[in-house]
Amino acid sequence: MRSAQTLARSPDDLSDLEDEFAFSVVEGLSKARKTLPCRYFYDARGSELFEEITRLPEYYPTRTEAGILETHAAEIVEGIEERGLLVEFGSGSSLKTEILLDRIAARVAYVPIDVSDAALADAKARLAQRYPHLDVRPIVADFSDPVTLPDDLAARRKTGFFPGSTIGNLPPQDARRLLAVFGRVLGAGSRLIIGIDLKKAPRTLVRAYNDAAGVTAAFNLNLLERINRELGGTFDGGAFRHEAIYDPREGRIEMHLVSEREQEVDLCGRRFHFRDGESIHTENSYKYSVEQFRELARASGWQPQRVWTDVANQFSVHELVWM
Ligand code: SAH
Ligand code: AVI
Repeated sequence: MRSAQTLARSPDDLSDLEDEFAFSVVEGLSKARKTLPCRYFYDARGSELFEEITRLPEYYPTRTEAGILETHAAEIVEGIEERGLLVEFGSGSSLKTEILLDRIAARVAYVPIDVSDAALADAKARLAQRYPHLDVRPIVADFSDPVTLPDDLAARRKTGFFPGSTIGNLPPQDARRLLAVFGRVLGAGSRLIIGIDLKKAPRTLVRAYNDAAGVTAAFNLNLLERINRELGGTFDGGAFRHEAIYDPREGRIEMHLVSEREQEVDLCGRRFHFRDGESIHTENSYKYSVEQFRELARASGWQPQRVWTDVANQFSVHELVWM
């Protein structure tokens, strides 16, 4: 009898791939239209590149949302009581959180949740300097799974914080499910403060995802480098180019990595063929109108309350309540 290793593996047999990253990469590259999940952008290098993106002149969302939070901070935090709990999903550097923490650090504990352990460690160190008495309890986790909050904090009244329009990286059906998961994690009576990028001129959107300095291109291509580093892949980063397009029908920016020639790439004991011009779809970033997002929130079980926007109507911050 032949051993399992020597048996020819059918292309859709992924049973040897125990590692989640390896599984997702092989699964995505095995599809007729190749994809890679965008949550894997954020290794240590990817998180650094994302921080650089947030400072680019073309990438308006971060500074616009920060401006909205600054302008309306007093109203936003007014429902946060003594001994409250601030739970942030996809917290990254937790920089925007400081706008809220400057007003509430003395009365809350803070639970930042992110897949990037590097980003969480940096944020925790910085917050310890800035707010020496704040109780910060980072959780490294995928926020799509219901997280278990620390036992000693679980009974507190919770405010969820989900800035950055990160929810826009999910298709609306998954976004709806994710909001319902957050509702169950946070519990009855909790609020969610969530940032959503708004629909606008396609030219502005495309520029935000295809900046002149090439930082977004480097962020996208880092995914191939991560595959090489962690999964022993043989991607030639120089043979793929970054592309960002706006699909008005879907209301989303799509990011792709386009093969610049016919080529083959090996990883995890498999060989993947790329045609000249074939793309790997790496990210969607859905844009909403204020009303579209309120409808999505309602469909997931949240009750929309106040909405704050900037004067140019580029970005929105929504207050939702879970009954
Ligand atoms: N909230 C920050 C960072 C946004 S970038 C801001 O507004 O600027 C998106 C963040 O979400 C990254 O830090 C990334 O690591 C994290 N992230 C993406 N998908 C995730 C997932 N499925 N689970 C947990 N964190 C995730
Ligand atoms: C985190 N997320 C909301 C960003 C976005 O705008 O969709 C990720 C990003 N991708 C390219 N630039 C920024």
